[in-house]
Amino acid sequence: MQKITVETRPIEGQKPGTSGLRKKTPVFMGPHYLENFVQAIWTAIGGVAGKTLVLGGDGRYFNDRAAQVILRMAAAGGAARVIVGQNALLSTPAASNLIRKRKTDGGVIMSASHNPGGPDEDFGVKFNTPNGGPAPEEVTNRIFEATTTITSYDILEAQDVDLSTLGETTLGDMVVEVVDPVADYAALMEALFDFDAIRALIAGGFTLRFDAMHAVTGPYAKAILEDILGAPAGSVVNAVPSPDFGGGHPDPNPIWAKPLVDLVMGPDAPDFAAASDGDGDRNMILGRGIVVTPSDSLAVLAANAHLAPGYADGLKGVARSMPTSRAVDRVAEAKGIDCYETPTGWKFFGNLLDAGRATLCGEESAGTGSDHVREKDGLWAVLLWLNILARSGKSVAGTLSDHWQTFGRNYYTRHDYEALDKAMAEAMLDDLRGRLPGLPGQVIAGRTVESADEFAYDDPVDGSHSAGQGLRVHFQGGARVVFRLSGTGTVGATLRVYLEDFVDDPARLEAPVEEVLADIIAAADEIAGIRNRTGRDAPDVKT
Ligand code: G16
Repeated sequence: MQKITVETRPIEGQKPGTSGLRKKTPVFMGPHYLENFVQAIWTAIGGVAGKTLVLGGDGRYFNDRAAQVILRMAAAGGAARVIVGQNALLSTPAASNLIRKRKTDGGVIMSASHNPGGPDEDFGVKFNTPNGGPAPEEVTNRIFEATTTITSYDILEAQDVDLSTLGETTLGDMVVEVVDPVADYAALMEALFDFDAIRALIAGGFTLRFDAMHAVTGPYAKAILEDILGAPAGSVVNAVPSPDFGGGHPDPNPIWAKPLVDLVMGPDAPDFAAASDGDGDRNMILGRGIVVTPSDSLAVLAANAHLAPGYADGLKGVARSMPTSRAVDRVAEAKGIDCYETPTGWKFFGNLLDAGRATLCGEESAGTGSDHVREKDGLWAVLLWLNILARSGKSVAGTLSDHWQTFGRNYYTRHDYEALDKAMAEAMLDDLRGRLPGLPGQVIAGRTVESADEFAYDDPVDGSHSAGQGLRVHFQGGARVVFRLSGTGTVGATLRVYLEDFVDDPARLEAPVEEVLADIIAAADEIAGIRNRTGRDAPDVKT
């Protein structure tokens, strides 16, 4: 086995986005593309000589090939050991757990999350730091810098490593340790939750359906929900990870998980339903006759987490991304704990979790998690919900009704306009940015603008400053619209419009969302000129 140095040159566009580098698969499979990026990661972290890393991915097309390349480059860089999930599979939260539990120097996760997979779809790579969390901006900036100056990379000439058999083998001088991707994660869940209570709930006839969307959570959900907690075989569906996610879009929202929505709204609805995404960090929670918004889910979990043994001592604080609804703020206020507002991107929660300032975090984009790992965690959210229902004896719908009666309701929806012309979308937001100072006092679609600004974040732990994190327009009475461009898309630009209004009139707590938000939706269109600029008369996705 010989180490070779391959000459290369910088490839444009290797700037990590909201969560790592995501591109079309053929781009990632292009000459030197993956290798350049991996070498840039090694450079950014001061090399891998003598280090131990975790490696795994969501099983999408090219996952297996990319794993072999990354292993050969780790060996060429002098890494001591790489801990790999069997068949190069690891959910993102399971990878985060292994990085922490084994006290490694970080890990490489191969995933484009909820984006579709396949030869013509998306692939991605991200680096997680030794705390188990996504690399913060300071590290991703260094990675990007390195991609712009790279002249060569090192790789071992070797045969593929057998990643299907558990145990240790070597690649050059490096140990490759193939581990069961599920075992450590399942043990962590068992330590956090009252598995006996959940087992008793299920044994008592409580029915559930979990849709793994042909993605990585299939084996995890089967093991935990069916084998350990006793849900009947078949409760977990689409449980075998496939390279193209069964031709679907592994994004747990009412559009892409429509069969699940139809199920809970129909006559054969189970008591509880849930779905996760490509790499297992997102979640969607449903109950008989109800789809829970991610923002409401975060608020309910924060209000009731003490019912789970792992959180019995209460929460140190909570955090949400800025566009996430402010439902959790009301819970924090009632509990007398801090509530932090961060930019979009799980990486911004890392410092708060490490510093012990927040226990629970969540985002409108179907992500919820806690300080048990440093990623959002789909199955964790499902299990916390089940634990709460088992201990409270309430239904999902009853839990929400009670929550809204206590705290009021933040009606919420997000409208996405996908694959827009990038220059046009940027110009639309640039133009709006310029008009923000003139908006307060204006009456738009019957609502009076109270304030308007661009969100920037000063991290309270390390003092880092992140500017340009979304345009906000607040209305009198508590309604709000936020505009920003997605940092995870791979085609053109995706405009996200986040719409929210607060209602505490007990008679209006169960109204249709689109009805309550109708004038806020109209105001958003008028403020940004969405229809005029994009030529679209409706969003592509509403969550
Ligand atoms: C990633 C990030 C999340 C973010 C989401 C959407 O999630 O980890 O923090 O909220 O993207 O980001 P954007 O609005 O920029 O597209 P995932 O599940 O894709 O890794």
